[in-house]
Amino acid sequence: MSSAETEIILHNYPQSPVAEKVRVALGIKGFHWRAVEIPRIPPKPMLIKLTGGYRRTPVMQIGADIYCDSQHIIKELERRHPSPTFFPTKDKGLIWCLSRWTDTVLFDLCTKIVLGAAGDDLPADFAQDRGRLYFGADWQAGIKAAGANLPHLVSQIRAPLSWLDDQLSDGRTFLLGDSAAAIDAQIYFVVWFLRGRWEAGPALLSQFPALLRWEKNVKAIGHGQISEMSGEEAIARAAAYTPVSLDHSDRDDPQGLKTGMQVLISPDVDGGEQPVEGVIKALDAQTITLGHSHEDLGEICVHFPRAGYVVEA
Ligand SMILES: N[C@@H](CCC(=O)N[C@@H](CS)C(=O)NCC(=O)O)C(=O)O
Repeated sequence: MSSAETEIILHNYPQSPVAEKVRVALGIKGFHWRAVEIPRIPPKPMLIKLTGGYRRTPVMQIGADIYCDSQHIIKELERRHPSPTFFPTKDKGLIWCLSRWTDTVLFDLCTKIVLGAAGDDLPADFAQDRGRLYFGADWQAGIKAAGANLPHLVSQIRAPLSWLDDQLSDGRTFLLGDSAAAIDAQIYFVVWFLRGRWEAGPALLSQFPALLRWEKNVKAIGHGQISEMSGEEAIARAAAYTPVSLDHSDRDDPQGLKTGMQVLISPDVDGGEQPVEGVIKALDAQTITLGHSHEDLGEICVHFPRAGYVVEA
């Protein structure tokens, strides 16, 4: 395979906390990777062309394979490049379970704090887009309620921050010991978000000295080596290659899903998002792959995690 065929391309923008999680993960692996800067708010025509409709950040592309969601991105990076591992202890399963909580409960709390505290200071187009994405149809009331409820929300994030401080208080470099693990990136991104985007974030974090030391250690990992790529080049890349061939089915799928079925996939939250339509190429308990064709791209595969996504036949 040519190096262009296997090169890691991350569609992201600098302010995205979930992209920061993946940038740190790429730093842990020490990769050289390509960054495509996508718009912070829709329209995102080039990204949508590649994903078939998924608009969230980040998205990873390798040739004609498109990986949606940081969960699947981290899993695929480990599959393709097992060393250095994201799982330096024997706790891989628990790390995935814990990461589901950081992606949902912890990240939701942070978005409520950041958007609730900013309230009327948010730019109107950004407030409307992220309000609908994170607070549902009645998003204006949701942002107001978060602002009014800020002390309670802060109490809910402060408890986990104190647990993390306990975990790190024996002087270890990373959460699981001397080696950085997926869970460092999977937790770091919320700390990065609180520090950078909420006025009172630095003061709250300063209550936790061991956490602050760890935060510096994770920051020092860096993001690997980045070189930029244009959206047009990424699209040409997808068109030039064929997706990795996957064709596994799952006899025990609880919904009776099988390869060859036409389905719609969307995040399992009320974010008002456009579903992705395609034909199932492969599926198992953790992932689902859709084949998708586009006149500018030819055949591509779009990969999603199962946890956190609704699949409708
Ligand atoms: N579960 C997704 C969540 C992704 C997510 O919500 N990302 C935020 C940015 S940090 C987003 O997409 N915001 C709207 C946007 O970028 O258009 C993942 O882990 O990748």
